[in-house]
Amino acid sequence: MTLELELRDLAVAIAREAGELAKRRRAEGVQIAATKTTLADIVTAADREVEDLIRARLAATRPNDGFLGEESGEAQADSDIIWVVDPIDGTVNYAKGFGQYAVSIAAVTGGVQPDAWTVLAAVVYAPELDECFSAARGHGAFRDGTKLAVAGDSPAGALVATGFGYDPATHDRDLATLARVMPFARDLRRMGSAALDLANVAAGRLDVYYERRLHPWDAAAGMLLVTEAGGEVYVDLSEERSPLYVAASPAFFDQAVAATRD
Ligand code: LIP
Repeated sequence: MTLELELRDLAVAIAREAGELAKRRRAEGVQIAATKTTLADIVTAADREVEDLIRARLAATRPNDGFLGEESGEAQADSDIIWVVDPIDGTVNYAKGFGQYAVSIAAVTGGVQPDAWTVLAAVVYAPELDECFSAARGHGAFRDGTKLAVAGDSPAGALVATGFGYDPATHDRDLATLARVMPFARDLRRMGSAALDLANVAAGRLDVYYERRLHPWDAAAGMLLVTEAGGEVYVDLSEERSPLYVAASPAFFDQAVAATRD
């Protein structure tokens, strides 16, 4: 078994256990533990508990690997592998009772930023939707047992997903970007989880996903899903506080990048 497949299978097993914990905690009642950049940017007790579980399972199995988690930060690696983890991507959906949230785990080498990393393995698991997206570099992307492929051409236009920042001061720019995208879109979806939006591009459900101000843990796993399913990804890190991530089928990639850069 290749290293990529070994890392993928480990990530899937841990993500499934972590997702079931998140689902149980949600059924018991969600507690907001803190806010981050704004009042809208929340973290729940479950975010922290789920990340602790993921970190513990990874440390038990691969103690020399590094770790970067949304809630607990970075631990240096003695190996070449770093795990980039969002324990509950779509936290506001999770807190509000929507099912669009997922555990996102990626194994990368080279660094923890998209201009440095090579993603070797990925899993995005949505426990409420009972959908587990996974990929090992060079071995394709899957939703459970189904091999994934991005969408083909769409004469009706692109089904586009995006997100808006927690800071209202960023909304004017985001709306101006959306105005440049809509001319080639058939419709828009705003589902609240970058990891699942990327997974849905890989699954051919979405033609385009773009968003500014994502963190590495939001996107690392989903980006491998997209490329292993035949899609393309673009990241512009030139604005440190407002990086741009774009993922699309080949049919819409060039238009999506041209319309979203500004
Ligand atoms: C979320 C992303 C989403 C974005 C939200 C937030 P979180 O991640 O998945 O796409 O629009 O602002 O960043 O905070 O739920 O892990």
